[in-house]
Amino acid sequence: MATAAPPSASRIAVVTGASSGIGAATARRLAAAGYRVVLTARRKDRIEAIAEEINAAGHSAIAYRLDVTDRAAVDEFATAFPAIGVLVNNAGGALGADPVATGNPDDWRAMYETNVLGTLHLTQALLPKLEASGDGTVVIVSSTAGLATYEGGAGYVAAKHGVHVLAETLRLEIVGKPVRVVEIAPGMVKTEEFALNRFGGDREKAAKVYEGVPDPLTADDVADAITWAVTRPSHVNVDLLVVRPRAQASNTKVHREQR
Ligand code: 8X3
Repeated sequence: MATAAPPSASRIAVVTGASSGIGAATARRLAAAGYRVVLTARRKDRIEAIAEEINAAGHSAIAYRLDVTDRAAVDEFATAFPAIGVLVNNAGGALGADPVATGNPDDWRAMYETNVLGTLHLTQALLPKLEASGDGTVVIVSSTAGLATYEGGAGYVAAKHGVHVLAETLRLEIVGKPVRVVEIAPGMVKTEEFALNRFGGDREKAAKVYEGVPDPLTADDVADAITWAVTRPSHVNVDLLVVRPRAQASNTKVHREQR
């Protein structure tokens, strides 16, 4: 990728986990809002296809293959930019829904790596670039799992609490700098991959998560919320936005209709 030198650095938006779901939808929305979007994910073919689609629609996007857990790769990625305006830390996800008593430590470790350390890597590497833009925004896509627990969720809940703490602490530490820290905490979002990945590709188990729920959120609903927060005037910091479907009152209270 050539060194980016756009008219305004604050109009560059980096989105991680942009190959599907909330990340892909956010890339599309931010591009439509006038940002030059850099889509990153491990699956290069997917982000290239989405970038192509965005460009074909008359907006601006490029794809950059990146594994957020690979710190050296993240640092190299950061050198491509003198400054950027928006970083959307979206990469992450859940593995397993086992009780604490039988949960797989490897799943817990992997979730910490992607959700927490992935966010840490990108944020550390790009913070100077966000500051250099004179008007930066770090978006952290956490989860309602970062705010309260539920049975079978501990590994993911612990990782998302880590992400939430990162957001809260960073906001305290950089106050006074021209960088906002925005946390978006989605509840039940039906995407093509979240539940499927969680249950190791088991379609039946994945479908059960949304069974009977009238209208779970879509990836685009969350992308809309992210884009709204990012496009507020610079002095307005949306600290934490919890977004759930109407049918979900809490992590454990979900309205399901009989079919
Ligand atoms: C997704 C929400 O309820 O699956 O981050 O933990 S939940």
